[in-house]
Amino acid sequence: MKALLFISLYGLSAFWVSGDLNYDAAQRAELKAAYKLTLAFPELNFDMPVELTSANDDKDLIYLVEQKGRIMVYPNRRDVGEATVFLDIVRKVDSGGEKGLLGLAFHPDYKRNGYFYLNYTRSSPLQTIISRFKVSDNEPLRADPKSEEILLTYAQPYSNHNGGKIAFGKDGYLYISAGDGGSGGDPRNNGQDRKEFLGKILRIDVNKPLGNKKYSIPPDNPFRGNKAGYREEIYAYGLRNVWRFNFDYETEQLWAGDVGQNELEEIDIIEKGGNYGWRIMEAEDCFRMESCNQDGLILPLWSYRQGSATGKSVTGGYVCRDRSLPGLYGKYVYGDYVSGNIWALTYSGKRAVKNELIARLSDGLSSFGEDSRKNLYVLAYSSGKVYRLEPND
Ligand SMILES: [Ca+2]
Ligand SMILES: [Ca+2]
Repeated sequence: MKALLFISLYGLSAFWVSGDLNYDAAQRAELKAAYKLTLAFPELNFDMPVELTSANDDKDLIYLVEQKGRIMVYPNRRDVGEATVFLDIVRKVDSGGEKGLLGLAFHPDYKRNGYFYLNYTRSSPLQTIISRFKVSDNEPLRADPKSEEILLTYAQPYSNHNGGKIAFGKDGYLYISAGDGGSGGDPRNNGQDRKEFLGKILRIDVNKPLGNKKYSIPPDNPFRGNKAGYREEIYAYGLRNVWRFNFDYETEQLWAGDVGQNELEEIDIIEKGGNYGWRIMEAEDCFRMESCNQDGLILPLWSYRQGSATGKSVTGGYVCRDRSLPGLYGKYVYGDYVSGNIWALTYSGKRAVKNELIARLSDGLSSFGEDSRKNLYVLAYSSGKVYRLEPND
């Protein structure tokens, strides 16, 4: 018998999983997890949290993004009793399924300029908006809702696969994940079409507006100045739906989880100008046998086959730099939205050495987060809770 288990945030709107719930419960009980998940802020509850970050200033505050279009802020203390609204753009945002306010990044010089950047979807027509907002002049815990400057928009042909992550690199440039636009199987071949923003990681310089644009193209972007009509904003391509990527600030490597179609979930280290294969390939498998030319494609650092024990939608995480977790330090901690599995991947150079299942979250692993001290957090989408990992001894 099949049971409808989940309405997927990242896959198609719903899917069926073989096996019954009892089997799944038994599997969960069997796991002698090396780590347990403990509530990071027991008094706080959020509405569909999708991102947790800090502002690169000397205030130890946490900013938490709710998918419908709110950013909450609170002091980084376990006993904190209340979070307040930093920004509310619920009325601007088209949310639900994979749409919504999906990403937040503070300017590296936020302390001085008060700028932060959002990645969200808007309707009529459905599109992704990359915009800048500013904190209020006289209220440091409140953004100015009227301060929006739109930097970049691109149409979303389908409601799913909107990417969502946005982050600054150490190079000071803003990196943006644009999913392949949606449906299934990338019907328009956006991943391989360098004339499109979709199916890419983009990189722009927000500090140097140029001409009629509120940003410029970094001098070493791979397709800058090309004559083929390729988008100069492209940093890497051939990506299906990188829901979450993050930088390891110690190595400056960009780690991404690229959500798969029906077979494989993958982890990539993203390199400038790299072609990560979609829709020619789904991770290491040929997706289209009739045209599976693998020349020049970068295969994943790691992948796992979809299944009830593994999962169906990778949630990219962080190379752990959390000093309270010495056993995980330097490993790539990531998970799966559907199964709730959390793994730690040990790697050497660009080769995976070991992949350990370390914990399991039962209520929708939407994202990992990091505070200003690089402490690692786990966000539970359906319960609205924020967790930390703790050794289970
Ligand atoms: Ca879409
Ligand atoms: Ca790939």
